[in-house]
Amino acid sequence: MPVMLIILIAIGFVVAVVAVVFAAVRLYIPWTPALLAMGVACGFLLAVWHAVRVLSGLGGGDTIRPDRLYLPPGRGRVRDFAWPHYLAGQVMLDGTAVVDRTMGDVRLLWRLLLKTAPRRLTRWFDEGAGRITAQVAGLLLGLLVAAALAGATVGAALGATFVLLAMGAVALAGWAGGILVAIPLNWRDVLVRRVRHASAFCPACHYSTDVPAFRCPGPVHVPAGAALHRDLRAGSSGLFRRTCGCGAHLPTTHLRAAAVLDAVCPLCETPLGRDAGMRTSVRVVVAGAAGAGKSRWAADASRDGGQSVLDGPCPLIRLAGRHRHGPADILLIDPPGDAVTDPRRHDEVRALHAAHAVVFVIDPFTLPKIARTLAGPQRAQVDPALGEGPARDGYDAIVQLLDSQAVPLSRLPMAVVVSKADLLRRHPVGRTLGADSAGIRDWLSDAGLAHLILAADREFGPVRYFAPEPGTQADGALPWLLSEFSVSLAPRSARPQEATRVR
Ligand SMILES: Nc1nc2c(ncn2[C@@H]2O[C@H](COP(=O)(O)OP(=O)(O)OP(=O)(O)O)[C@@H](O)[C@H]2O)c(=O)[nH]1
Ligand SMILES: [Mg+2]
Ligand SMILES: [Zn+2]
Ligand SMILES: [Zn+2]
Repeated sequence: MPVMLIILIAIGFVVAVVAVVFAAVRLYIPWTPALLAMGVACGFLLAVWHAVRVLSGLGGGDTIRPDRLYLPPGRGRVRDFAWPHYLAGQVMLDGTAVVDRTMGDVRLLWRLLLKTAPRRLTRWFDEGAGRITAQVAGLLLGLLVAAALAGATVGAALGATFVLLAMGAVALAGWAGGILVAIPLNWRDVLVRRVRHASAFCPACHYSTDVPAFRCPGPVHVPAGAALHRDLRAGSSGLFRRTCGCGAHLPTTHLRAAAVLDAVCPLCETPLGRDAGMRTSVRVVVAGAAGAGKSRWAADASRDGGQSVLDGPCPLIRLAGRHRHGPADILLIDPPGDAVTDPRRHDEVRALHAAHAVVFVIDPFTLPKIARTLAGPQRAQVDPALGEGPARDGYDAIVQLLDSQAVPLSRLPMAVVVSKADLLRRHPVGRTLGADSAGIRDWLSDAGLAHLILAADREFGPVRYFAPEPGTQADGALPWLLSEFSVSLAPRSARPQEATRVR
């Protein structure tokens, strides 16, 4: 607003000067008003002419360029290598250019007049005081030109103001309309992601994100990293499509970009495949004390999907699933119990920050109350499979780790799995182990885990209990967890590939 005020004051000032000059000159020359009016008209046209030149690109004004706007990731704000929409930047430069050029011309004319007129007058005076008529005529002529120029100044100011107001109105209308269109477009992304329970997970660096980066298919990008577009929302670079700094057109919104562009991990640039971030994804962490039987459970749960070879510090098993809106990726994350309990090894298990559900595996033979009942040959049977740590420690460790990675525990469903049920059911102490969730819960409570059960009820989302026979997938823990996300395991025939282990 202060700019408008200054313009108005300037116009007022010029009008006052013009009025005085006008009054003085009018006494002598009757057609001053016409000259003044002509000046105003010319000034106005001058501004309009400059506007036409600048807007048509002939004016050669300053241009916003994507390489000047590009901010690579690293420190602070990140901005993609893309042309901003005309109304999102260039319009301001053009407005300034119109004002600068118009006022520059007016200034030039005044300078000419003020420089030459006094010189002429001095010369006349020098040529003889007697030629008074010539002096008066010169003075009047100067005043006359000044009147015309004053008119032109007012006209130019009016014209520039008119052009600015018109451009401002168009820009405002464009922004208002653009925001009204962009909001639903961008909300559609959020909504689709939420309905599908979609997100992307990088198999290389284990980073999970809602929105991956997309690689522009254009051939040349300078600087090199500029080919990655990290924010394809409808916005100031375009509502329905944007122009990359390389000239290629890209679709806006995550939903449309994911269908046609190659998605990559925003951190390590590993390719994530089509539909990354828009495909249903459920990541299940298999937690428990060391040796509790986690890997065995994961192998059984993915048995129908194939491979069972473990590798990497934190093995991942990918399974194909189905959601009512399309295919689903299921990932079993199987961290070693030691890495979860040892803070120095937490880097190995950073995949856990991406957890959506937890399977907590309990080795019943590590419970002191159960261990005490084992003796002689029974003990010998169990020993080779005995877990290394107390279940409670395993539970505390996983809760602390997930908490420290800002995982919203209270939203995570948890399946508590009693492992080694084949051995357990052979012992008298295991005969009372119920078959359903409530029965298993009661048995665990009697076996000394009442506190853990209460903590799980308090800290996690829905909790259910399972005691599967190893070697079968019939325990139902995984199907139940998946059903919490409206996902089911894909029938074997529908699986594009067998379960694969990824690092
Ligand atoms: N009989 C029997 N043995 C089991 C069962 N589950 C696990 N085991 C044995 O228990 C031992 C540990 O099992 P794993 O699945 O490797 O345990 P883990 O929890 O993955 O162990 P870490 O990854 O080291 O934390 C192995 O010797 C398994 O064969 C089971 O249901 N029945
Ligand atoms: Mg393991
Ligand atoms: Zn990555
Ligand atoms: Zn490009």
